[in-house]
Amino acid sequence: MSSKKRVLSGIQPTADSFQIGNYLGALKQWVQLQDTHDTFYSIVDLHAITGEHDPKVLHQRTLLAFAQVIAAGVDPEKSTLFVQSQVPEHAQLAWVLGCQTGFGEASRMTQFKDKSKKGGMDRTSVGLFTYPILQAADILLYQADQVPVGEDQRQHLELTRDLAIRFNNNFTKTFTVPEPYIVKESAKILDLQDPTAKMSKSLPAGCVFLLDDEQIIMKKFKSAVTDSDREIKFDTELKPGVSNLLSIISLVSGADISELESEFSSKGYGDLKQRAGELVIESVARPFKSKVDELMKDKAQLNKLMNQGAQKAKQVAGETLRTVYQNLGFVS
Ligand code: ATP
Ligand code: LTN
Repeated sequence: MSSKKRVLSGIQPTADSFQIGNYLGALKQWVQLQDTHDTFYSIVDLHAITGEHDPKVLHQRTLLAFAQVIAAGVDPEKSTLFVQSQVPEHAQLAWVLGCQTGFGEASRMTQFKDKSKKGGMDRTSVGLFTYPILQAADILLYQADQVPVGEDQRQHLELTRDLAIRFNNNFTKTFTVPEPYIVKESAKILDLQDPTAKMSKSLPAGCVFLLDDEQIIMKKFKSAVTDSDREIKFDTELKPGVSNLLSIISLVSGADISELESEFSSKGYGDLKQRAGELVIESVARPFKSKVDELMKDKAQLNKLMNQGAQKAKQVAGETLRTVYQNLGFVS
């Protein structure tokens, strides 16, 4: 057994392209962690059917998501990269954990409250309600020590910890209690049109999709909302738009925010937007897109990698589920 700490994370195949927030807030960490941790990464397609969906689109997006994770730098030889629905243990453990979750406890999840409010109760599926329980199953099946996610996932991680502790107390100690791994500076990339909101694929106008045409990416940066002041200074309260651009530049280039503040002290907002756009295009989007195109050309190879990942994942997930069933008293 490896002595490295175990990491698990997941990303949904719910768009035609990942956005720069996914990349800086999640994928970049995934890549870095591969050298120091025993890493498991999943394309969580079961999570992607809580609302209406088109099967053809989901199929294509799942392949694209798998290719994009590799294009971002996740190496399927170093990490276990797999598609969630190919490992049935996820759905099996989710049922068990659902029976350990209070109705009130699940009702308090803010993501569910926000999303169900938007759709109305009759159009909200039970799957959306139990979504965080499936997420807990994803994590606990692999006995993960750490879970790299954005700030928005903190509450789901708390629920996962509570469920692990509860199961361990009610039955036999079975699960590792995981810790969230949230990198502060990249935890929340903001919408370019509304820098008080998180950048999200559901708000496409202010969202930078990595597979978009370069002209579109540049246009989005050039029309980023800033403020009526002229000073380029990092101040998330008073200058959220400018600070967001500085964060993006800093995260992509590796330069300190203070270095950037002095570099831009005699420059204008237009220069800042131009730099952010150029950097994202040249250092991230362009190489990313060309790698994705290359991977998508060879579907047989992509399928082979998916099967390999699912086999590796099943070994660990199967072992945990067997222990869970035994500890629950199921007859084997
Ligand atoms: P979106 O808001 O675009 O729909 P999501 O959070 O609903 O994305 P995923 O696509 O599964 O769902 O997100 C994958 C990862 O990217 C998660 O760890 C999430 O926290 C992170 N992430 C998404 N948007 C941002 C952002 N704006 N800043 C930082 N991290 C983000
Ligand atoms: N809910 C997460 C996606 C997700 C996940 C996971 C993240 C599903 N299962 C397990 C970490 C670990 C999201 O919306 N970003």
